[in-house]
Amino acid sequence: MLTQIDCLAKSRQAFERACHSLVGGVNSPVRAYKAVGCVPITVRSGCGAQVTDIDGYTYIDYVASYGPLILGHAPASVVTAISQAAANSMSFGMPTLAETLLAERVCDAVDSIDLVRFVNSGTEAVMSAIRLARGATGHTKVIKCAGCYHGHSDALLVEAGSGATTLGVPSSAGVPAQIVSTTLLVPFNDLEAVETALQEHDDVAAMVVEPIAGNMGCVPPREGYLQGLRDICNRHQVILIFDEVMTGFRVAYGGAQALYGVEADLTCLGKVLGGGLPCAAYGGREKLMQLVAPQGPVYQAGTLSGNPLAMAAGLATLDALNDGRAYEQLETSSRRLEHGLVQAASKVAVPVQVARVGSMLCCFFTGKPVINYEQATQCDTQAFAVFFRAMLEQGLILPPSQFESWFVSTAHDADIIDRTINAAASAFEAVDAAS
Ligand code: KE4
Repeated sequence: MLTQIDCLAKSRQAFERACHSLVGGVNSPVRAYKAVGCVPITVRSGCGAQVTDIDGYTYIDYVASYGPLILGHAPASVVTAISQAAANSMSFGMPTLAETLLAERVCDAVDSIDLVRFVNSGTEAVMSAIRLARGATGHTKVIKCAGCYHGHSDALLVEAGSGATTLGVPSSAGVPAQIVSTTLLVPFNDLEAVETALQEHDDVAAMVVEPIAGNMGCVPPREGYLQGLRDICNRHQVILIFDEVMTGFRVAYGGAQALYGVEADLTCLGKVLGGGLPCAAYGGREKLMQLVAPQGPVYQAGTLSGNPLAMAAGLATLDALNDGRAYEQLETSSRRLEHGLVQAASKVAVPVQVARVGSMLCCFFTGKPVINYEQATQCDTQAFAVFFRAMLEQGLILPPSQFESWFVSTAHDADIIDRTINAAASAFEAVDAAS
């Protein structure tokens, strides 16, 4: 019997056509479905917790644009805000009040941020924060964790997580050796390795870390890890950069910093901040941020930075989040999903670890808890691929990689969560049968 996946005729045709004009048929590698062995779904529309493809199939969506859509697809308040902004022009290249309003929200939400600079992607935000840290300290080296992904700027494409790991290319071609030599790699959740790196290298400008790793699957910080990083960076006078592009406004209104009570020197934000439009930011204490042009010698610029449509989308999104009720709902629904997945997996002999922080989670296909990249890469990626396809078959779409996090939105109601758990039970059986 032809399965739904086999019948994705229009998606198949669309992808074949795309490959003639777009590299790999996609605008970001993970979307090519290389790790899950099926034709990428070409999406036509989204509404709430669901997306519909060009073949007319509808799916419960846990990709959520890889994090931004915490309110689900096309929330009315955000659509209206964008439409109203667009009617007043798409961009000015001149200051607008909306930029100030959103910057004030960010400063109110994240205690460690006095000043903000908006940019257009997480890559830009982290790249700029690192340049600022180097400008502020006069030092060159940067410490990052293996398996954490901070965008595709040269210095950080060294054993990156997310796409690079999924594609089995731990570091990227085209990154000059000189650049790689300025990046020191340590395992996530390993304080001793950071201490050792700082004893061996005295020219370290910063340590950049995802406070909750989301790009090797979802890997929470171990008890004391973030405070330990804070203390080590204080001792060695190294700038601590929290890359909260994924966790900012996702796990709490104040991000992971609010959740764990540990402040960064510089914070990178994105995804939820723009409500699905291209918007990211970096920010921190005034004494650091004042070094950024035009106030100081660290140059950074952007034609569409602070774009009025992105600002409007961000303001409308944060308006829906700032009273905290959304996070209570997200915690209830995400916990229910987590427990349902654990229970479903336990019914078949499929070794699965479900990891979750707030409304970001994943299923690791392994028998042991995952605390770092080395352990994440020992997962059974073939089992994940079988699970992914079995879920797709049942009308649920997950990020197409073992090394991504799933995202729950406020549109994922109890019925959607229960349907997900039931589908996962069948998908785990498919993994068991395939093993
Ligand atoms: P962008 O340049 O893709 O906007 O952001 C880069 C980035 C920076 N920091 C963190 C913690 C991130 O998760 C990301 C991007 N996340 C991936 C998802 N794992 C984006 C998806 C993709 O590459 O298509």
